[in-house]
Amino acid sequence: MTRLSGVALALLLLSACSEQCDQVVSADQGWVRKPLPGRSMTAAYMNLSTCGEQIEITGFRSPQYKRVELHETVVTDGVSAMRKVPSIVLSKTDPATLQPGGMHLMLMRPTENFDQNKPIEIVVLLSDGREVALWLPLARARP
Ligand SMILES: [Cu+2]
Repeated sequence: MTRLSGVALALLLLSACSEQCDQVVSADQGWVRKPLPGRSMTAAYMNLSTCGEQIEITGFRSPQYKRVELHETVVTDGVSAMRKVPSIVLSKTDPATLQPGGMHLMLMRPTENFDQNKPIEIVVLLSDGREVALWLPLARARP
């Protein structure tokens, strides 16, 4: 009986822990811009945060796109250009914002799984090998 309640207590502690921080990476206000007719390349935007230890995001992939790249838009002498961003470090107090005109995910070359009426799955790749799947709705403009 004592042992059993020990197990029950351990389970309770575990679930209390996971309630505080159930997702190592969360995305809110995420969306993918519906590609214009005849176009396939598009961008995804979201606020990324973590509730746990500091983490490093080293890449992204999607079953619906062959290539997913993290970019940022930089304006130099009035000319806007995009460059690749190798990684993002997130901590509890330091989230990241991916938004039009700033950092964004570039989604290139849709696969046969792409369906413009279904959410897009984005898999976040962490430096420690963990992966977190997020689902973002397709929209013509910021929802
Ligand atoms: Cu881009």
